[in-house]
Amino acid sequence: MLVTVEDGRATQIAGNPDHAFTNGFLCTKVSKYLERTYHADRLLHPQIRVGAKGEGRFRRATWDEALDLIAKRLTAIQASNEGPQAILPYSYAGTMGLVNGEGMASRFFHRIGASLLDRTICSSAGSEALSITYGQRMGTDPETIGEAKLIILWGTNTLTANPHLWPFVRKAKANGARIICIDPLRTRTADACDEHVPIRPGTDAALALALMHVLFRDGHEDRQYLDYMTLGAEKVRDRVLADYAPERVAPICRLPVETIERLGTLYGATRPTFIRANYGLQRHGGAGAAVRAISLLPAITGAWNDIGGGFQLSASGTFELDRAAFERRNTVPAGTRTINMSRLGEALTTVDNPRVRALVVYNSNPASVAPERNRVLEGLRRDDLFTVVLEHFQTDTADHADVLLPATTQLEHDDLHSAYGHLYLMYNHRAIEPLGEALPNAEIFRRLAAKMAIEDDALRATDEEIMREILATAGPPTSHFTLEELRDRGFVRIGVPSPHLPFHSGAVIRTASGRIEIESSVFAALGGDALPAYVPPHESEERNPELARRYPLALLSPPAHSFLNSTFVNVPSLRRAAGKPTLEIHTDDAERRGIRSGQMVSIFNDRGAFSAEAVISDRVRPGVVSAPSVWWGKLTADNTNANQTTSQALTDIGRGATFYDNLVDVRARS
Ligand SMILES: Nc1nc2c(c(=O)[nH]1)N[C@H]1C(S)=C(S)[C@@H](COP(=O)(O)OP(=O)(O)OC[C@H]3O[C@@H](n4cnc5c(=O)[nH]c(N)nc54)[C@H](O)[C@@H]3O)O[C@H]1N2
Ligand SMILES: Nc1nc2c(c(=O)[nH]1)N[C@H]1C(S)=C(S)[C@@H](COP(=O)(O)OP(=O)(O)OC[C@H]3O[C@@H](n4cnc5c(=O)[nH]c(N)nc54)[C@H](O)[C@@H]3O)O[C@H]1N2
Ligand SMILES: [Mo]
Repeated sequence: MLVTVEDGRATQIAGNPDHAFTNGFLCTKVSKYLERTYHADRLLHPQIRVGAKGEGRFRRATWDEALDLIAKRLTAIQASNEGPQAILPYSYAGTMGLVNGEGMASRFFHRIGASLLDRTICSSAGSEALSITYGQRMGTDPETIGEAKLIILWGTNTLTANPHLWPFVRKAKANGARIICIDPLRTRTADACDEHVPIRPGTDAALALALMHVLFRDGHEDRQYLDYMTLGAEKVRDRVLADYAPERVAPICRLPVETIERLGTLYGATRPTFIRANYGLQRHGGAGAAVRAISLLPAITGAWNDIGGGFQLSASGTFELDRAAFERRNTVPAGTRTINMSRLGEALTTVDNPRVRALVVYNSNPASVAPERNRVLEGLRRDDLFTVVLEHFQTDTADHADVLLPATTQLEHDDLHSAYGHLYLMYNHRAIEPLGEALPNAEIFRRLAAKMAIEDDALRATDEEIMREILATAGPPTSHFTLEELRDRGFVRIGVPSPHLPFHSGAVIRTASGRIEIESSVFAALGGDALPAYVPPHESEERNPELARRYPLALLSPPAHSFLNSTFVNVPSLRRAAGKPTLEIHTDDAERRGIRSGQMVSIFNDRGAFSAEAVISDRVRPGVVSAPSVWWGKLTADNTNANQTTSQALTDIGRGATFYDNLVDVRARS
């Protein structure tokens, strides 16, 4: 991103035309980053609560007073019978900078002995499935996919969530590739593809295994690749031939047999084939099973050997960062407990020994984005919970703070960024001075550590020292250049060959067996199946028929085109573009309930309810409804959002959140 600064004020931002992946354009949201940065509601000073919990009334304070108060409260908790584990950090992806993400914050929380946070709210299921199967989170080099002749966009709304991939998809299309989108919703991405396959949510593993059935049945497998690179090929062959025939899978996925046959044949007969999956795919009970099965398709056909072929969920492992080292995981006291961020509601309301007494939130807005919102809010409203929030804005979460601290934006601090969709490490140069009294997260934790008189050099490290350590502790792809080079150039392609073929025949596979583990004892040890299998959604006819009768509609709540989860919801131009909370519902489902287009409806289940305007649409299939998200409750008419209905149940592998595994019903509001 290039920023133009005039007289100390950022006046323009644009994509960098020299960047080989982002190619000179910004996405819809980030192109409004100046509007967001200079928004009249930016938090500019530390504040201390004066109103009741959750009311959102504060008075201005100095940094000294605010940090004194936090230091005093945290020190008292540390010294109490309950001890430091009664302190819980809560953070995710507000900034994904390595310094202002966990670089300094983790050092602080590890050193004081706080409870550990299991960061599972987005990607852990798919990431773990990939790591178990392939040994590392790597995938096809996205810059090569213009060579592909078949591209499957599988559970990813590329034009919204990953628009920088699109020019490469277009290049492939111009070279004659067929582009297929597998998504229960007819998204704008689906519209732009040659074919849309409207699968029933949460059944992708079954589809992938049926495709494997066709591949093995018709002799499309690459024997050499399977023998040389994989473990368990014969067993999976037997299984898919016996159990996953297209006729059996069609009713599970609610797709025609013909579609599955045709997809399997096309995948088997075409070279190169590329599958792009993204994390939306894996917000279901059977997430790990789905990612595992899909990711194995190129291992069956040997597509990993083709330039432009393969699979990509995440390339983050290619960077070989050693987070444990630079986040100082060695200072975590033995026996420290871990709390799963996807069960925050439970953590704040029922977990004991010790009860959570202090919550420190940074880079996250759990009061909007965490599942089972009613429970989260109940927890945040506890009078005996001391809550600190580091933020740009007074979000739903910030309303519940005891101390609210102003943080800098990307424009106002330096940082390093790795990536999960491309292969460049980036230097984030500060472009402008911090607005008001805002401070970078790293500096806030540095000052807090000093206030608490913690003697530890790691907590005094400057941003630059942390950056040098990140590079020095990383593996070869990332340690082959200096911080100076990176700072000068802004971005550097990490040290992997170009094109990068991560799992070509002969590549080193970092699993215990040294092979791609189609059969996996690790999956089995974690309670899964040793062989790829379909695991139905928690909330489905297969696993809970009684619930499926009471709540017959599967609700998806993916991010709206102009929002980044709950970030940007308060930016006027983007909120105008999003309009208001809506629910897309199929004509049949609407008629049955007497719902008219434009009418307010209530979407509900046993966990809660939210309101939205009905949009009757053939973009959703019967039995599926969709609520573009993630709205701030406080910016809606009745202070609700889709997460009133989502559940705290976890994925099969990786302990992940299951936002899209969510049965509801809908009724017209009078
Ligand atoms: N229903 C439903 N729920 C979802 C999802 C969904 O699709 N549907 N998506 C899920 C996914 S994929 C994810 S990743 C999570 C995301 O959950 P979060 O990580 O909580 O992401 P955001 O909602 O973007 O909120 C990030 C907050 O960090 C703040 N922030 C940004 N930069 C900084 C900084 O430098 N310092 C500080 N202190 N704060 C900063 C922003 O102002 C913003 O309020 O939500 C999940 N929740
Ligand atoms: N504009 C924008 N860009 C973003 C984000 C954002 O909030 N806004 N968030 C960022 C983050 S944190 C993430 S994790 C990524 C997420 O990027 P994506 O994974 O692309 O995003 P989602 O919209 O969560 O899900 C993608 C699609 O999966 C579909 N889907 C849901 N369930 C299933 C299923 O069972 N099977 C299949 N095949 N499809 C299913 C949804 O209908 C949706 O269209 O995007 C990143 N980019
Ligand atoms: Mo995410």
